[in-house]
Amino acid sequence: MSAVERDDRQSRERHWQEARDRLDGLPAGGLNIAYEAVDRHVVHGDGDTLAFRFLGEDGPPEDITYRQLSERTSRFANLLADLAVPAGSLVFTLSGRNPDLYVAMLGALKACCGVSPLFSAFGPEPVRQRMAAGHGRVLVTTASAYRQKVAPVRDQLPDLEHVLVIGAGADTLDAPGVHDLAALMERSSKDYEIPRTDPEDIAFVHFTSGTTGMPKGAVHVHAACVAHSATGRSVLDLQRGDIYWCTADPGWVTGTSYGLVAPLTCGVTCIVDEAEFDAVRWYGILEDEHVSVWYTAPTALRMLMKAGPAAHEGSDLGGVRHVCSVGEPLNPEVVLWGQRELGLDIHDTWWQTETGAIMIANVPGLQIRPGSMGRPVAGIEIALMQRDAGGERLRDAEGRLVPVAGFGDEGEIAIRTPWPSLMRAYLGAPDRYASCFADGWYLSGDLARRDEDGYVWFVGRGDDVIKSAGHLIGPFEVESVLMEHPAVAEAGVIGVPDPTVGELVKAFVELKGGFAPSEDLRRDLIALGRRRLGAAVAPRSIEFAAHLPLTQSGKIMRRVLKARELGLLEGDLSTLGSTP
Ligand code: 6R9
Repeated sequence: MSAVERDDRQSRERHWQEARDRLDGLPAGGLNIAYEAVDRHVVHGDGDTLAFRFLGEDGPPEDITYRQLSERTSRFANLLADLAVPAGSLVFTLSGRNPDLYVAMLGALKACCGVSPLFSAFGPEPVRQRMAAGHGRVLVTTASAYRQKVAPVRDQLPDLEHVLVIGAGADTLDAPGVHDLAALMERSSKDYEIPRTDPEDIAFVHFTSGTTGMPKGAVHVHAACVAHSATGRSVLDLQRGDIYWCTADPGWVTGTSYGLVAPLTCGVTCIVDEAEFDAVRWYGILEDEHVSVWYTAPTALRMLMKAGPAAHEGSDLGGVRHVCSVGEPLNPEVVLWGQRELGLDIHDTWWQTETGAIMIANVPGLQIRPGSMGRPVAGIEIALMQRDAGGERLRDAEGRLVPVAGFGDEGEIAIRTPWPSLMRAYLGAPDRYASCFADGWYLSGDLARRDEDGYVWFVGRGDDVIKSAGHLIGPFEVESVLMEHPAVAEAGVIGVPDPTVGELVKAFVELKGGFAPSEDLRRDLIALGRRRLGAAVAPRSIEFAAHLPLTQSGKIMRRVLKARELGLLEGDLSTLGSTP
């Protein structure tokens, strides 16, 4: 290691140590996210500050102070103890955005259980798949989600002992281990002392999709909150007194890392909207709730753009101080629209489930270059690694990764390890985990370029994973469900470009002998997708093909399907991809 490299490493270590020193640590020793996010503020005399304001679909908002949040999360932690759920167990959540969901997540962290949030728009199959892979013991959900998504697959979830049901009607669910959450909370004590928590203890498992196989459970630990609080300050510019709105759902990593952990560790007030997107409603929230910091996504911004100026006519967005975006490429048009129409600079940020926290960003004060994701944040070093013509990582004679030669060259984003929020494992998949690292770098799979001033420009993903409305979708998961249909011989799933949501899920289907393409069959397949996978993951369109292009080893060549879709290739699909 050169002297410069050693200095750089020391300065990164110092940065993270300073960020850690700004947190309190547990009275009992160690570091626990729920203590840093909640109880600490009560200890420091800020118990009356609002932690959350929940905006229901209708009716008055529900406000929760840090003190009330501390008590409610303690009740939840005690409730887990009463049910004899041991530390280290995984608690899954499956619910829309409501107070009980956030209380359960933080309460489980207090009890040193891991939390795995599931997206409420998942169907029974993604839910079953993830809960089985995580050996979930506890599930916090609503009565309707239980009935529709869990009851049908409950017999395939042998580890699931307790189902804690949010909202009225739990008693109408007659199934083993089903409890009425409100009744248990009522009986449980509001006093709880968080036990000593090792910073390396499991805190969250976020399932994320890859190109092949089923989703991977990225394991995150309590130490991650060092990076969340630091980037909450340095990137989101969160300061005391801020009213902050993160529009992401906690079923995805942004909604927990930056919808829960980062803002609460910074002691600000979080707005949570329980309703779905509506342009007029959103402008109303920004103005009426006096939102000062807003973290949202390109799809939402493009939907606001599409709604036109009438949707914000008369709104005063002057209270909004800082706006950030994440999850998919933020096209320059959106940045320019924000400046022109809203008078706001939109600051793009880049990170992944695996990195746990923001890695590249347009931090406050950095001159925005529309279309660029910004520069690596403090404490983070990146490099761009070359790939060969076949898309494989290039190695030198000693087998080491090769950084790109010059500015403007395309390469895979690699991040120097370690940093506090880096995932610590993929659940039960050590080989897949190991394959994300080489030579002291984490390899992201994303391709980018860098200019002379260190700004990073996103080029694309290096794999077949689909990003639709900011949500990652694994093509294999979708293909597997389509293959369940008796008429389907092969299925290949890709993302087709869409001006609003980035990509739409499209399936190419080859039928078995004796079946012919028809409108009825197409509808049947779409319905199967929606029923089993849920609206967030199901294919939007189906194209029948006589033969799908396969590699010699029998794998679907999704790239060929994509090239065909984009008009880059013409002709019969069966002859396009087949290798001789
Ligand atoms: C936080 C989150 C990660 C993938 C990532 C990349 C894409 C995220 C982006 C972006 C272009 C940005 N992505 N931020 N692409 N510009 N600013 O989204 O995590 O769901 O794991 O997705 O999202 O492809 O690799 P996750």
